Amino acid sequence: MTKAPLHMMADDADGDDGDIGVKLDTRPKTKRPPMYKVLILNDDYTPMEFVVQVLERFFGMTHAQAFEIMLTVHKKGVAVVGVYSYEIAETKVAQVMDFSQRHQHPLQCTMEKE
Ligand code: TYC
Repeated sequence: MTKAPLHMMADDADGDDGDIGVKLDTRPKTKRPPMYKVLILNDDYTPMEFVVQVLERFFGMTHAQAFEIMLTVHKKGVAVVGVYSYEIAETKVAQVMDFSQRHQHPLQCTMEKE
C-alpha cells in the first residue's frame, strides 16, 4: 500500500490538511465591452424642428421625447441621446453629421466612453 504524503495524513498535528498556497480566483473573466454615450450639442443656427427630426429618425424617439431632449440641449448645451457599443455609436454620429451637413445645418454630434 502507498503511504500518503505527510501533509495529507489525517492525524496532522495542527488539524488542517497541510496545504498551503495562494487562493485562486475562480470568477470567470467576463469583462463587458465599454459602452459609448452619444451626445448632441447646442448651436445658435440649427432649427429646433430639425433637431427633433434627427432624434426621431436616428434615435427612435417619439415626437414628444425628441422635443423634450431637444429643449434640454437648447437650454443646457448638451444631452446624452443614447448609449451604444463603439460601432453603433460611431455609426449614429456619422449618420447625424452627414444628415446635418446635407441640410447645411451646423448641428454637432459626438461620442464619449461611458
Ligand atoms: N439653439 C437652437 C435654436 O435656438 C436649437 C437647437 C437645439 C440647436 C438643440 C441644436 O442640438 C441642438 N434654433
